[in-house]
Amino acid sequence: MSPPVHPDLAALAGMRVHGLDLSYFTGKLQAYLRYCELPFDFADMDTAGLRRAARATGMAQMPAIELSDGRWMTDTTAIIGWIEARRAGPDVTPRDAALRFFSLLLEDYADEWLWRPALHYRWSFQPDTALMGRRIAAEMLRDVPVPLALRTAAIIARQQRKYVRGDGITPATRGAVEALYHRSLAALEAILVKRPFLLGDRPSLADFGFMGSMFRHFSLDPTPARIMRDTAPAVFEWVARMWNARASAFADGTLLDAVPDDWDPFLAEAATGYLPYLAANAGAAAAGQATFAVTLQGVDWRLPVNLNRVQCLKALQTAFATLPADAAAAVRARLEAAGAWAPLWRVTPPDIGFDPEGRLPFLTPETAWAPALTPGRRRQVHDGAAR
Ligand SMILES: N[C@@H](CCC(=O)N[C@@H](CS)C(=O)NCC(=O)O)C(=O)O
Repeated sequence: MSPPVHPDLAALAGMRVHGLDLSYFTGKLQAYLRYCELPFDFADMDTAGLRRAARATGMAQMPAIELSDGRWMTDTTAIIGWIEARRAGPDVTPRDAALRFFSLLLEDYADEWLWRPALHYRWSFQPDTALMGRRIAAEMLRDVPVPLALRTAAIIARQQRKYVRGDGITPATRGAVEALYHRSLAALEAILVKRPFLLGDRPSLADFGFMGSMFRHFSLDPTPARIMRDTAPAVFEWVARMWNARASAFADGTLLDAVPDDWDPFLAEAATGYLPYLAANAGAAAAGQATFAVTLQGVDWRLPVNLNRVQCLKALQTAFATLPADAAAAVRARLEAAGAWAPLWRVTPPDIGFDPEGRLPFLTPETAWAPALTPGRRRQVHDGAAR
């Protein structure tokens, strides 16, 4: 007998995913929808498509899902969370509350903390920059009426300004950015030589989180792809396994019932890198700064305040605060052992007025920000959220 289908999921029939075949978060969402066997049309975004999605959702970012009833969905974490709360198994989100917390932490960590190395390899290395600059110019910028060479030069300049120089990458920090990629591959490889997915013999939330960077950037952009093939072939194989995974083939697949020891390297990275960064970022946002200085893992950074990641810290704190007491005790003990407890609570994130009614993933320009926000602050929130 097939499991009951939640009536809300009927709204997804005929959905259209707007994104690009080379985009980090689009690849994460496509892998998840394919796994869930939820059919969708795919629309390659051009600049008009991005503006249309922004007019519908209030967020100039990809991917965005257009539903046949006229509603739109945005933000991969929120979209996955909404679908997970309604679809019948096999569960991607672990049922055990403590494991669910750590899965969310890893998804968030992978989404956000591997973004900088992913963008660095794409926009700091000549073969990658030439290839991807030309692809974006020919695909996303296809509706911009200037010669391809000019579009290519413009997109390369924009990405390097925003995601390399503008994201703290300098001759002094680039070694740390590249070392994070190498450590991530080593930690994933150590897991994937032992079992097919991060939490057992079927995909779970953490796998989809790591698909963002590992699929569309690291396994496909020439420079990091070569490093992956040479040093982490099991990760390379896992990327394809994830793309080909279908829930119906995993009806008997099991997930581990506790956080495995081989996730420790990621908890250590969260403890010494990602969570101290989130805390410093939230503190700087509260103080109204545009940039902040922070020392992470012995490296001095000057970074832009990212308001989207103020929300990430808030979401992690909320996820902990809503755990049942026994799970909370277990999670706290594990975070303390990893050194991740103190940075998680170092700063109370300021209210940035984003999604005040908790409507994600169904945002609109009217609901995305608190009405009281000034236009300047809205723009700042938008830039931080949309990157
Ligand atoms: N948290 C969002 C992030 C989406 C996001 O940042 N997408 C990138 C492309 S992969 C984007 O649209 N960037 C816009 C830009 O570069 O201006 C999600 O999970 O969907």
